[in-house]
Amino acid sequence: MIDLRSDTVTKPTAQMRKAMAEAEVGDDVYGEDPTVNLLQERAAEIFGKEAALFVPTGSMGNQIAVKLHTKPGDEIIIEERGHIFNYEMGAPSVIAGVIIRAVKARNDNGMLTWDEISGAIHVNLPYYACPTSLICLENTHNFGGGSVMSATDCAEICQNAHDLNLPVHLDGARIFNASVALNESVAELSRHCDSVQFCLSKGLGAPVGSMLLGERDFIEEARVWRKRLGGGMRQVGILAAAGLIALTESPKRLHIDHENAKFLAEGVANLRGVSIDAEKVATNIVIFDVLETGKNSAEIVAQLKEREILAIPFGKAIRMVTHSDISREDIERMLIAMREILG
Ligand code: TLP
Repeated sequence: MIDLRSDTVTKPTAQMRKAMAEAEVGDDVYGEDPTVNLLQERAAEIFGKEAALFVPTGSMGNQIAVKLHTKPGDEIIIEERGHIFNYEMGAPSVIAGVIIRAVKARNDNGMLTWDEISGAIHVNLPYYACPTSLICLENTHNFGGGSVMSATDCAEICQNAHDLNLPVHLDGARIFNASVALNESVAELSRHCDSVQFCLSKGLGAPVGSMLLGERDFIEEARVWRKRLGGGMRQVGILAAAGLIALTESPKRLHIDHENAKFLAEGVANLRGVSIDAEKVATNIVIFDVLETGKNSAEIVAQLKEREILAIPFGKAIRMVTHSDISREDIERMLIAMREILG
């Protein structure tokens, strides 16, 4: 199988499996797992934040942040295609009791500007208006096609938000991809954000886990919420050991995934009826429109599956994601299959 559905499908490397087998462990609910503690310290150091917390999933990291920055009845602002809004199953309403004001970015890459955000903010309004209490950003923006937000653009939004006493949470599930594409450190890309979540289990290739980062007090509160949500894990150094390798080794190879994604995008751009601007593919996610091919996305994906290739249909488009288990040859095979299917 050539699995292009997501970078979540990667299998741990031999180095990760060895580290997992040999990991020193303790009960992390007591804060006694040395490998988890090391991972948290290392992540905080790399991001230049006071503290970090190992959480089971990106969704839990995001939702704890939303919970801690808001009160029930508040409003949070997020781009219309954002993950927190579309793919976390209404958790902001269920867990934090907030409503979401989704703002459509003018740019089809999903990146909001301060102008667009400020038009949607409710502050200094009469008491009966829902107050905005958080802005959520996403870098890379998944359904914006793996698009990237520069450190300068992020800083501008954060500084304006802070002037209104509004915190900013960054869903940086794939922030290391953004860092490689922009040649800016993850610390720079998230410097002014009040909290950041990033995933070890996407492009970085760990089997499980995400990190939530922020100020020390915020992370101490996050630890309480992680336990409350059932995410207090015990001898979880087994997973943190793989996470440490993901954090320190995997960023070095992400440029390969980006080159493969560009090759994939240029290849599909040449197919009859497919529409994509390959120039805009910046990281490892490729979303292309198949509306003019005479087949819908689900049909094409089903025909790819018959040829042992997996992808995700997404409305009138298909999403393909490159990762450490995908080679250039795999993409060449996929392109041959697409040519057969589209004729
Ligand atoms: N994204 C998954 C699916 O849920 C869509 C994928 O295959 O891309 N933030 C962003 C930007 C994400 O892309 C994801 C997962 C998450 C958060 C959630 O991470 P997990 O799956 O660990 O809860």
